[in-house]
Amino acid sequence: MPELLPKINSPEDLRRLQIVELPRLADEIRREIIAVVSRNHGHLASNLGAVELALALHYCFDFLKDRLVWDVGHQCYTHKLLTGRRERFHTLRQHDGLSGFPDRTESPYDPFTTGHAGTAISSALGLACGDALTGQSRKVVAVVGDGAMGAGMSFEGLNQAGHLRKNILVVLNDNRMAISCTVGALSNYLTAVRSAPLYSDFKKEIHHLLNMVPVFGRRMEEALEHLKAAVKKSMAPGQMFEELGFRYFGPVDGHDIPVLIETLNEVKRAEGPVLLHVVTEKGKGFLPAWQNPTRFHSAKSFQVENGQVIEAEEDPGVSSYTKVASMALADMARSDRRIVAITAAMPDGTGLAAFGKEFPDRFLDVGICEQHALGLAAGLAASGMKPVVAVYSTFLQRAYDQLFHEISLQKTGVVLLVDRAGLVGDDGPTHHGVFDIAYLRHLPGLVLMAPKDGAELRQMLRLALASEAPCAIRYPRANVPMLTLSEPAAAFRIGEAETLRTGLEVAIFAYGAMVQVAAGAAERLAGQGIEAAVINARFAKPLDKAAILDAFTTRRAVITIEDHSLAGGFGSAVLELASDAGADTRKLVRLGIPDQFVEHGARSLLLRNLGLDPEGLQAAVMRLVGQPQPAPKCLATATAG
Ligand SMILES: Cc1ncc(C[n+]2csc(CCOP(=O)(O)OP(=O)(O)O)c2C)c(N)n1
Repeated sequence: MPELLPKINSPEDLRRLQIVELPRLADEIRREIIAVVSRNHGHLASNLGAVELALALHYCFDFLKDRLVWDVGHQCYTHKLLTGRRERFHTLRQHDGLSGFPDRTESPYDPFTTGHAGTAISSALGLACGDALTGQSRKVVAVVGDGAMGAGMSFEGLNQAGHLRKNILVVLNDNRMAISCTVGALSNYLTAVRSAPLYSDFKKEIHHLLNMVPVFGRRMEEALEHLKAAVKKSMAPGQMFEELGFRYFGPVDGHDIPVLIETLNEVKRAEGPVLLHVVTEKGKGFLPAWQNPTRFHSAKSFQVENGQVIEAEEDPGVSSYTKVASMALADMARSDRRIVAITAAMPDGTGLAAFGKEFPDRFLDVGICEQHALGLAAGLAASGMKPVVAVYSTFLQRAYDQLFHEISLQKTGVVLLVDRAGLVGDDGPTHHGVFDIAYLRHLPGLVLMAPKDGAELRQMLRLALASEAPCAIRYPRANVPMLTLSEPAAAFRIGEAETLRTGLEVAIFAYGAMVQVAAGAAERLAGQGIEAAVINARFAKPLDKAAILDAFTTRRAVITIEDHSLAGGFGSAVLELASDAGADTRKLVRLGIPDQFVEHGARSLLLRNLGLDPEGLQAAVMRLVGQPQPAPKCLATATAG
């Protein structure tokens, strides 16, 4: 039974404990994290690796006054347990429960709501600059993983912090891993740095040498030579950071609480930018996660006793969109040597890991550098290759300028596999991919498509690879529907929609994963005597103009449905087209995500709350044709005109 953790309701309670008690508390925290994540899913390995670091930070600082910014924030569970959220910790990542990331609406200890990598140094520097301007005296700490340190934004932050010389402490939490192994030259550099003597050992050595130093004579010279060598050896590791204007401390064992506390208390006194290099192990304290940190980076339900993942009844016929896309890409790469696959630190999440094994020379993991991924892809395309970048919708946001400058403007034939498009579920608002249509649609020359099922996804990939134009294919974090709704082999042209069901009263234009929803709703509506046509739009750009205008002419109402923000989305595109063509836009009802951030929770639940499920769509149509129905929990309709 935990003894210490139940008594911790705030960091003050933590600071009342003796340092010798903290390893025990770390143990109890680990057990709590493992128990909750085993049920609720979550970022297990990163959190287990950061327990001592979080404890030591809260022991040495008062983050009600001082500021603590976790990069990404996926490693913040200990921080949550220590900052008054222990009793709600069992609700982690559940709808209406605690977020899996720092959340500024949840606690004054969370200065930012985060989830994207590489942001902490900039935010922390901004806080420090603000403090300097407002005359506040407090410490600002950014904790950044070695993966996130490789992000362009981290470098930009370091670059300016070293120049401005404001008081910030950057804690580099180096566990050699991002989700997979960290890649790149920085990673190689850190490997070399880690092999230097630990900072604490080095300090002992200096102490010892100083005690040996006689007042004069040959032995003093020898001792001083030793001292110089030791200093050189210890300083060399952080040389890169020193050159950038930081004082470097480390490497420090990130699981040794007394050493962490001693070092933090020391660096706390330092003026100017400081980088403390802490070496940790991902998955520490739970063998299955320690042995396989990639698998347990974002863990599904598992058995606490042995880490065995508890999958929902595996159905051999079911596959995710991600899997279909990555397998199709590998298939096509076997016969087309121009295909190069690119990921930004997500080989597993995007399903490209297998591609990398089969075609190591045509696979590039660029690290957490989405902007660079697109620039690189543009270069490859310009040299005659067919680059395919598989990237989550939410992370592609970071590369908007490259979409414009490197891809759209140059007309480079890059293919984007926009994974996790739509509501992603438990990860919440920082990860929902609900803006991609909007930020891609206005870029000239881009082709945007979304498949209704696995077979169509394959065809779209083929179409994209054959096209000269840059193409983006969006698909959700979901399994492909078990049944295809039409003959899979039927080829189609860019911009060609597909009528799946005819119906004379209303026409539903559904985009991507919403086609299944529309088909389900039409079935229900038919039971109520309402004939709704279902059109699989396939393309948000170019739109099937003829099909859309025909619907406006011949139906009482036209409905669009998408798993995306209403502003700038597929429905907006239809509205613009109809308006430009002089159609009666009062007939149009757009269903999608309203102008708000959607919280975390199961994808199916979130869709239901937004009325983006068959029942919700059915009710929306019923309201339109004059049979009133209750509005969805979170009204997601917008009538144009
Ligand atoms: C911009 C962006 N790209 C990708 C991700 C997905 N992602 C979440 S955590 C992570 C790895 C972070 O590695 P590191 O900073 O070393 O932290 P660790 O998990 O090793 O503790 C990645 C790639 C993200 N959150 N943000």
